[in-house]
Amino acid sequence: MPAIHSDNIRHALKLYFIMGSINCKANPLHVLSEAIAGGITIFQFREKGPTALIGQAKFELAKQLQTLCQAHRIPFIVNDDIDLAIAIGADGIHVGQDDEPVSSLRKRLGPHAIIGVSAHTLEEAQQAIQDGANYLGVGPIYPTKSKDDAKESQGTRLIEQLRAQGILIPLVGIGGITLDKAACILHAGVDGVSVISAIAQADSVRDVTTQFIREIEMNQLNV
Ligand code: 3NM
Repeated sequence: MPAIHSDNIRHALKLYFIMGSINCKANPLHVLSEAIAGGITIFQFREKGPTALIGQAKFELAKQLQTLCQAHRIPFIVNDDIDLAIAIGADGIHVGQDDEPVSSLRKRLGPHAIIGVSAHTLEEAQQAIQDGANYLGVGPIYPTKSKDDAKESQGTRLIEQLRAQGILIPLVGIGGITLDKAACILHAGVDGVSVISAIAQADSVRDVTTQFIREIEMNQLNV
């Protein structure tokens, strides 16, 4: 049974932890289990970068991380790799602008899969919504070292623009988000924040995750 129906995605986006093996200082399974203990609400497996696992090793890590998420009813999203998402029965997929279009992903994954799209402009956001995305990742809000081909950071401008136009789709901010920056992103109108390094590289993954949750709960407007 999926951890979540795509209609209920808004609440799950509250603290969206994204990670692959290259992002972790410690064993990825340990990092994820600490993040779950700290309170993350959704997880994305993003195995990318020069030393990323491929083939069977990638599949096995995905399966192990998914099993951990399933035990805690945390939705498990796969970045980009549709074949992997189907093979393991992931709850959904997250894609960028250069990946397979949402309409084709929807056909392959079915009506209840969560499909997230990265949007950097109003036009990209409108297109993704029209194509049937369940949520948008908007970024990079701040400069990031976790994505080689990240666009120029743009602050909360696009989030504000989308909400000012009355666009209600669930939104999550991404890019360079640290504990001290979460509040202002939430006030711009997102439903949650996506974080790689501020959690994956923390000395205490559990403590920083708990602090993120506290900060989000104090500043969340879209509840
Ligand atoms: N996507 P960190 S920025 C995966 O702008 C990703 O679409 C982005 O990592 C986008 O929290 C980004 O370490 C990296 O900055 C986020």
